[in-house]
Amino acid sequence: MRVVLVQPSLEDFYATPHRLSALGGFSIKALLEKQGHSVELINFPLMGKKPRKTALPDYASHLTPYLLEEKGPVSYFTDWCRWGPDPNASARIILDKSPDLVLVSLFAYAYGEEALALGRAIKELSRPGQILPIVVGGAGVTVRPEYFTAEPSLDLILAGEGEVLFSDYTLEDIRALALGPTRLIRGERYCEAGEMIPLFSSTSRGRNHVQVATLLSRGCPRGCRFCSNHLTQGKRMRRIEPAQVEEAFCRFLRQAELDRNNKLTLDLEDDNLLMNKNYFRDVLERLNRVWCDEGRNGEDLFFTAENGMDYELLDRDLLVELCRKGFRQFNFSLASANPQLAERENRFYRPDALAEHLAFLKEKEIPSVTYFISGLAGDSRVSTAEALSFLASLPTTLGISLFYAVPGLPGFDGHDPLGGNPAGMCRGSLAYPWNGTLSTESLITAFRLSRLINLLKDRSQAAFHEDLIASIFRDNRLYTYDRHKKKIPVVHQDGDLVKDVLNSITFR
Ligand code: B12
Ligand code: SF4
Repeated sequence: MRVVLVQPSLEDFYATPHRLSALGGFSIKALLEKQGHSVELINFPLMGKKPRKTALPDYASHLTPYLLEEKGPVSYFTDWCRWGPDPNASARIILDKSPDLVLVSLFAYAYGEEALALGRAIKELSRPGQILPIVVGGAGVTVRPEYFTAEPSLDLILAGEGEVLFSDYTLEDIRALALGPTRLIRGERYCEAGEMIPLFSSTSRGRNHVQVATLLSRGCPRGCRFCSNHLTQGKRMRRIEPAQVEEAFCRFLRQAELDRNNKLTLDLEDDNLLMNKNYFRDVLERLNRVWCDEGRNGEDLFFTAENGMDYELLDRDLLVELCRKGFRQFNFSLASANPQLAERENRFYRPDALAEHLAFLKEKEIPSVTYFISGLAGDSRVSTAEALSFLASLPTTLGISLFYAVPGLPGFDGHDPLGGNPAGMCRGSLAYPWNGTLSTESLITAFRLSRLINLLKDRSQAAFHEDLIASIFRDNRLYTYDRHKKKIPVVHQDGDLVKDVLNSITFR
């Protein structure tokens, strides 16, 4: 059977193409190949060099007053772009391969419209009488399969983990089901550790430096209120056996044909790596060993944990050890800098511990990013100002995330979880006031302030933008640059939030 597996192109203001690792797609390909099938994976977002500017969708029109022709260090997003070919061009690429089955991998519900558009285009451009079932799976459909079964061009929706679905059903079964009346199959359990295939996906390759993503675990027992991880993977944590990780990394290095002097950054995408420290230590040791066994310099292997590390589970000794083992940057997940809010989200808040780790990293000149979420239920202008000024006082880069809903999260469940909004509205970049706590204006203002604080912390850049900064502090208002680098006022901003934050910044 000829199988084409695709990750659809995606539209957003922002994406980091080198991070579009398609680990979900790669895992399905690896599973099916293990069963003896040959599968071609097309990662559309990585096709073509540059994203294309395209029209803002209607559902994003609430942003129109806030989108300026701007650029520079305190700007918001400006251009709505598509990474990868448009739906018709993608459909033609797929149809040219004359497949018997198309599998679509959708990693986030937020990009649901792209999967629907691709399905329609494939069906419209198919030859009359051509039988080509389209089957869609991934975390994006798992959280709300009904949204996709309502689209007639998509023949079958598979909700759950690929390891389970493709062990319960053969590919032939799935094709046959897709051609019949069945619209939805749900995986009936979560996969076991032994079923997971370790994957290393190369996300960018420069002349001397390769970036690679991997994920070591599934599921999380922590239950943070804003997190949808458990909706696809469950709450029981399963980890790939260290020996399997080691073996897969060894294989990856051989296949990747890296030069001896190449550097490699390995991004561990798990955001709860510290829940089993001995496991984590073991994996890092093995990865380092494999790297050095190949005759490479240990100093050339770096690790990052882009989705953030639990600072509460770190201590000084572990921090020192992680630096020694190859961490050259630390990303911490704070969630909220307000004790009540943090508690409501099932998170801890230990400002002293965070401050201590950050002071140590500063001393060692190791960069860090601290992530926090704006727009949580229970959030307010006051708590947002508190979070911004708290992080302004610490030696770290601020990483602001604007809260986005995912169907199935508390408050977003039931028959119409998103109040009639399309899936696309769930992009964080759309600054939608899901919880009714902070308006779009306040969320975007918080985003800009967070960038301003980062600018102030970067002394060389701050000197370069002295005039912009002086105007902001003089007028207690945000300014930005237009595309010709002329200073312009930010027309719509939450003036009270700006004043609260500017008046409370202590490090200047
Ligand atoms: C790495 C990661 C990213 C990376 C890369 C994403 C990528 N292309 O893989 C980056 C940083 C870019 C990213 C971004 C975002 N992410 Co993200 N990300 C993750 C993370 C940590 C790992 C994803 C992963 O690789 N998993 C490993 C693979 C193996 O799992 P998987 O993709 O789910 O695939 C399995 C199943 O879903 C299924 N499957 C997958 N494809 C198919 C296809 C078929 C046919 C079948 C049958 C089954 C199937 O089988 C696979 C094996 O079990 C997850 C959390 C997590 N721990 O999974 C969040 C996660 C996927 N991200 C999420 C979101 C929402 C986003 C954003 C869209 C946030 C936003 N609203 O703006 C942004 C996009 C921003 C942007 N413009 O780029 C949510 C998705 C929620 C949902 N269900 O919709 C998650 C679950 C995080 C969370 N806790 O909420 N993310
Ligand atoms: S610790 Fe991370 S993965 Fe676990 S529930 Fe919280 S945010 Fe989700």
